[in-house]
Amino acid sequence: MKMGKEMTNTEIAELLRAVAAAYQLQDEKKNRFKIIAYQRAADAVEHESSELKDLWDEGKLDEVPGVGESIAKHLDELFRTGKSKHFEEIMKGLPSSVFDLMKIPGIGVKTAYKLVEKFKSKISAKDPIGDLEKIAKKGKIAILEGFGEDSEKAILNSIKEVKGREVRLLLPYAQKLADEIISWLKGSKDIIRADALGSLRRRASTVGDVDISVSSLNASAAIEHFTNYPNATRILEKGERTASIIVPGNKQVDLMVEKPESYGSLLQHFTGSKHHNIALRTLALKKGYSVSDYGIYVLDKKRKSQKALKNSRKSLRKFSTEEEFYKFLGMGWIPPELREDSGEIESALRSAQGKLGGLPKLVELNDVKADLQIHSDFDIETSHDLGESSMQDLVEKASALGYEYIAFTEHNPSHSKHTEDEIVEILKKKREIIDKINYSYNPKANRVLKVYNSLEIDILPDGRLPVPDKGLETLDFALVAIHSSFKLAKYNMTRRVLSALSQPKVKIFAHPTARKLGEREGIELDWEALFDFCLKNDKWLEINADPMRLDLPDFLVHEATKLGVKLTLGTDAHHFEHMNNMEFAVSVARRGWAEKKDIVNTRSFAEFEKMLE
Ligand code: DGT
Ligand code: CA
Ligand code: CA
Ligand code: ZN
Repeated sequence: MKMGKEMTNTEIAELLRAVAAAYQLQDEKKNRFKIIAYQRAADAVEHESSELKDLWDEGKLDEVPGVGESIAKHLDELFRTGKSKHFEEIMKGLPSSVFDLMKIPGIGVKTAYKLVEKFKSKISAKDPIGDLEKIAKKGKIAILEGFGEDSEKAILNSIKEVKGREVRLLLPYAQKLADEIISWLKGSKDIIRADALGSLRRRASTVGDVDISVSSLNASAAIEHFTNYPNATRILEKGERTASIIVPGNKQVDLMVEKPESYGSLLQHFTGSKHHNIALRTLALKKGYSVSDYGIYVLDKKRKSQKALKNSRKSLRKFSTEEEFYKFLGMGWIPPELREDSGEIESALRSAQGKLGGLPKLVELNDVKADLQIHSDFDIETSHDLGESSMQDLVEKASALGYEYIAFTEHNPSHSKHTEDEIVEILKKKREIIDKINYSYNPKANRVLKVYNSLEIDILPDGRLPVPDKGLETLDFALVAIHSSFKLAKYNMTRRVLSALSQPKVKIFAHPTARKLGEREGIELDWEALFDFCLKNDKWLEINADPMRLDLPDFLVHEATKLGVKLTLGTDAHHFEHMNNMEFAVSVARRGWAEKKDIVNTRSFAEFEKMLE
């Protein structure tokens, strides 16, 4: 069981539940009252709106309803020293896998202990739930005394549910899920406003669970409406101002309700991130404030000792908007995408003081004037996947989106199936077709949309490109990308990429890490060297909007923008509808602190033409 000085309320609640479980295992009857006390304390800590650690700082641990004197004493030791001798003693000899197995609905501490004892060597500390699943699948639980086939089946079902909850959703799917629930919530007359919070509002590339807040004067009616959501498969929790449900796909959705007058604080708290909130709290404490999801407590400044502090009075300031909340702390409003404790708090302070180095003016979807990675169905005889939509349909979609230019970037012709001459022939044919499109789309010189003839070219393991020079000459500019040999050592990989980028026709390095979320880690690369090369040679890095890629990832975008490396946004559309994914590339750009100037395809057609020269 994890113990430390810096534990969040959730972690402390988990620890207290583990202690209760350990007591239960020792002697349920004898320890009856202790078990109840620890479980009550766990519930109380979980529902406490201030961080326990803050309350402890203020000497108010024993004021938390539900946390009795003796538990408070152990928690005090925990915050002081990072551990509790008593908790350690109680849980001595209990493998951590017991507590892991208790996360499976229907498995209590006794069953968990029995299973761990029985299958000792087969249940690892690394993945106890996965190991138990394997054991159950072999039918080995059914034959245990006191179990049987039905309980084995129930265990397998519960494991499936737990595992489903652990899989993180890709951003667009989490958004769709939240949109559906929010539209259901807005059907209630008691719900004034509903917002998606947490990692979804921060536009992280994957989302663990969906958090939704509601502004309402009637919390119980709002909660009732939420738990009546027709697609809910299960209600996990239904409290006075919070509730959680499970929706198909075993995804958890958390709801928090607050009155309009305090809604800004709720938005702020549950948008997170945890690290952002912790940093804010530290700053607030220095100013004599204590932050919670209800508002900010103004502590009595005259306090001296811990004891005096304990008796100090405090008053609660409420905030109906986030802007007021941040302003109260002396800061400008921070866009949710930046709330990762990566410098945004310092910037927000400078912003409010009118100093340089304030918050960036982040790029917006409206700024985007082009999509620079699109695959049409033009049969280029590639060994990769072709697009499904015609050039005509894609051009129409681009017009509908208000773009000034786009690039067709089909994969290069397969070099194992074609001679070099054939490759050049295919590319010339594509050039002719695109010239025609540009001509027909340019009635009376009243240019509507420029179509660039581009290509997404594989970078071979040695850094060469599978397209002869004569083929490259047919292009306006090229993208290069890694689609094979992902495992090269860093040095070789860097050489490989830089050598491909050295080709004069090559402007863009597409989906640079080549990661696939939940499937494949990114490549090893010397990013510093790449950024440096891009700056010196005017090459650009793509932010790919494919929901599985979102590549360049946000943290590398941040590194790149700090140095002034230019980025391009491309949807990698293989169907005209995928062109709507541009918003996700913009989200990544914003999480990487990118402004309009950092993104090449926010430039007008005329400016872009100049940049290509
Ligand atoms: P996720 O769900 O794993 O994608 O990530 P988040 O950021 O949505 O995290 P989640 O759902 O656990 O909590 C939502 C927000 O609530 C989180 O970003 C910050 C806040 N929060 C949750 N638990 C704690 C906590 O123990 N301490 C503090 N300060 N904030 C918390
Ligand atoms: Ca969440
Ligand atoms: Ca949550
Ligand atoms: Zn690609």
